[in-house]
Amino acid sequence: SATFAATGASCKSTGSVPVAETIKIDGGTYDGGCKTFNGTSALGDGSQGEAQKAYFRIMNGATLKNVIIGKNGADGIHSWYGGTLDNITWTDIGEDAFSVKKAGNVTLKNITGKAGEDKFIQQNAEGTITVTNCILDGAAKFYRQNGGKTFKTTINVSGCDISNLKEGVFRTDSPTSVASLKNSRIRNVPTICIGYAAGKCTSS
Ligand code: ADA
Ligand code: CA
Ligand code: CA
Ligand code: CA
Repeated sequence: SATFAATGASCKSTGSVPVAETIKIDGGTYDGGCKTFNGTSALGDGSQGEAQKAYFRIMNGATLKNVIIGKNGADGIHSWYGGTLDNITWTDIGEDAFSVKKAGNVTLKNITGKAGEDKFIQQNAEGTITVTNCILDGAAKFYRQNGGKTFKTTINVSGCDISNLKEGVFRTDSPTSVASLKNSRIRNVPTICIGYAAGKCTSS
């Protein structure tokens, strides 16, 4: 337990926007204005099927802020070559919520995710993920490095409130990957670190 109280994302919905194809943000900032983005069936059905599309793709250091992802989270939000998410809510996480698809560092701040089946954050390429002020309620894992991959990943999480996970917070198959959890509140979570080498995954 910690003294920090995570508040997560803070948008109250200002309206609804349909999303029929991935919105690509190549650099700069996209402000969603706290609208609720609702994926059509063209993105996917929010199941565990792997062929679904993302709502947004942030590219080359772009920032995406003030967005609510509506029911049917499809494949969430993707990062290509780094970027930032700020004030994002996943009301009903789909296949997963956020994925690093191409190498780069990402910052995730002021985020809230609910009702996931498997992963919240999926990392499929190199980089450091920094997460601050987050709430996750319901998933199997907070974070997963892509299964069977052995490149080094880094994830640092602080100021989060993580509850109701079926497996654990961090999972990797890489002997070089590292993870840290600080100043966070964890409830109904079986374990913190899965698959990490000795000393590579810490919780304080
Ligand atoms: C699973 C799947 C990968 C990839 C990943 C993802 O781990 O085995 O191939 O699709 O999910 O990015 O969602
Ligand atoms: Ca997946
Ligand atoms: Ca869900
Ligand atoms: Ca996925």
